Amino acid sequence: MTTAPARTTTVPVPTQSIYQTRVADYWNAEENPVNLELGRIDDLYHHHYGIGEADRSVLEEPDPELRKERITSELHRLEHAQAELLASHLGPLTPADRVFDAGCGRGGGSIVANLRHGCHADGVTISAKQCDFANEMARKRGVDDKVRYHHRNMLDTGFETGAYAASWNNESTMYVELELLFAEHARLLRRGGRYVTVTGCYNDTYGRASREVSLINAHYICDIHPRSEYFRSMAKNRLVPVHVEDLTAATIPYWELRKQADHLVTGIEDAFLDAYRNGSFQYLLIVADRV
Ligand code: SAH
Ligand code: GPP
Ligand code: MG
Repeated sequence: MTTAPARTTTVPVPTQSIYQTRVADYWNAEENPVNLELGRIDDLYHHHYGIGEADRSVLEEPDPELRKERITSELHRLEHAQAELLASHLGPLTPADRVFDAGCGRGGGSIVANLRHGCHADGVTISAKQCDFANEMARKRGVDDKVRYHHRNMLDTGFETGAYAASWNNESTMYVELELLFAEHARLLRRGGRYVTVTGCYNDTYGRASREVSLINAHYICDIHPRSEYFRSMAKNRLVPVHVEDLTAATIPYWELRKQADHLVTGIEDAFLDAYRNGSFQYLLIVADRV
């Protein structure tokens, strides 16, 4: 008896997952005024939220156009304060040092780090459009010899092992598996290097992700991790937390002001405010040493 040869079907191997393609699509299409109008103020484009006391007097401004402008610049000030806080934890860096900005968005964070430390920066984003935009901003500012953006996957950068003095994720951890992410940071960082993240995580002391956290996930196509997973995954990857700060209370004024900004709201404001207030969600800064 003869048997027919086994049929093989060829399944194409995508160069990136369907999920990553969807994430890239989101960021390639993203043009929210809350990001572009704030960034336009000083060409520092941030895709993260703000911290610190808000000057609520901007809401009382009688001139409608000036009121909009003042709210926009107050939100930008708070977002910039967040970037400065992160950059301040990157450690003592020299202009010869190199830093890695994982999930760099339109590039504001790397510029802030360069302005503060004079260091070289490599930013990575999965969005080709963000990458081009960020490189154009660096060129316009005249720092393109030191600050470069790359259209790559932050889990598999291809950058040189041990070449980085510091690295960070500013609100970009929720797009990837933490163990893979921290393995890549641990590979890129030199021994004694510094890792920093500012992130939203769900509070797994009280169980699984709340409805509000799920709404945020659906809005951004992300998957917010539980708090405990950060520390577990860091421990497995030679990253030892040296400073942890709960920024939840510090970010609420930003969201309260943003909710009042009719010209900038995106519709996700209440989900954040409810999640922070009901304790199911936390805005966290984690600073770790690569040992
Ligand atoms: N850190 C930036 C942007 C945060 S927005 C800031 O603070 O302004 C989230 C970013 O993560 C986006 O730029 C998105 O393209 C990026 N991102 C998501 N998944 C990624 C992946 N697998 N590799 C590289 N970048 C990724
Ligand atoms: C980016 O900010 C938002 C994220 C990276 C994902 C979610 C973050 C958490 C802390 C859960 P953005 O500035 O692009 O968002 P928006 O357009 O709402 O201002
Ligand atoms: Mg924003």
